[in-house]
Amino acid sequence: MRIVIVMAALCAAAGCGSSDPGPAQPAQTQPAQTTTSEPAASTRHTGTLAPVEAADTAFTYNPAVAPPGAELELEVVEADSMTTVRLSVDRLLPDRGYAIHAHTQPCGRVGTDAGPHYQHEIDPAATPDKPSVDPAYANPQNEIWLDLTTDGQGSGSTEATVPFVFGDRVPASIVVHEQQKTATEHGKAGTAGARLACFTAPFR
Ligand SMILES: [Cu+2]
Repeated sequence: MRIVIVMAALCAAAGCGSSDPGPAQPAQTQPAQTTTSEPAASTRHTGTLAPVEAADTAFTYNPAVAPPGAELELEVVEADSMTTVRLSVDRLLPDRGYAIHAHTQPCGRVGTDAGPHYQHEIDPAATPDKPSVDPAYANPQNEIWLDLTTDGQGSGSTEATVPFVFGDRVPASIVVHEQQKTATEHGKAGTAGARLACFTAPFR
């Protein structure tokens, strides 16, 4: 099974060279907007799920629901104090929801290797045995949630914009969970069931 990792500057994808970029501008003083213009940093990575024994960066732990050969593409853009994360998938099961998050550790032979969810502000009550389930921390502004629903062909995409950029800590992986949607209620916030698949992807 082949694993392909592609890193491309956003400039290439956006075709920055297609028109005169104009003179360099001083730092923008406008408040943060949801635009992706003039990104500070951008990375893109793709992975193809493979069984654990054959996988390098993209693992399936449940081939019936996260089939080998399924493709994930992750794009991360940090700009204007915001981070936008886009995920697109192909060849998952058709017409199915998947709860998906950024996690702190690279993938490994078992799903738990990816560690807990990446949190911008870490829940002080969380421990390795008891991950954060407090909605004050386990929420889609403090974590990166990429829940999506596939179409009839098993393709889908989603985008999350969070109000921070990465400091010393960055996520290391994307985990696909069994449940179709991430829970938000107190005591369950952020949970989504068993880990179906994991994609090790640097976020910058
Ligand atoms: Cu998760």
